[in-house]
Amino acid sequence: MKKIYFAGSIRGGRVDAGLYARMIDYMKAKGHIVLTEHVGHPELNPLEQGKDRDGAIYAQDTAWLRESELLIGECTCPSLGVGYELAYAERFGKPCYIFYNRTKAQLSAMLTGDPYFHVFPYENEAELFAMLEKLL
Ligand code: 6K6
Repeated sequence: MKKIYFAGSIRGGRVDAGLYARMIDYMKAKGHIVLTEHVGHPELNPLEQGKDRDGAIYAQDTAWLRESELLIGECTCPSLGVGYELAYAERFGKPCYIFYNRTKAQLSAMLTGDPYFHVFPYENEAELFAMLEKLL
């Protein structure tokens, strides 16, 4: 049983929200704790704003990052927040596993070029879940 920080795009775009939900369900079914389940919620409103609210989100998410044992990021949809979280997790020595659909996106060289990150390009969901199964 591991404490997982799942990272996926919110204000970067919600096109892959359904995939995030399926990945989170899969990790939970395997007996892991996903600290950031809300990332997969379909009704999450990414446009909700407010400096106080954003401050609380930042404080909570960085606390969860420090508490987590590993980070799993789905990075097909580019997100500044996820990029920040990856750098933060690296700084705290958390293992980081990055998934992206290589038929839909090109990952930033700042991720593929950093030997700290474990990067898993996939072509379809079956391949993604097979890699996730090996990992967990
Ligand atoms: C309300 C209900 C659920 O979520 C909200 C408000 N927004 C956020 N809540 C929690 N974490 C967030 C929120 N917005 C961004 N994040 C964190 O940044 C998540 O952990 C994501 O992995 C990442 C997404 O960053 P952007 O730049 O795509 O928003």
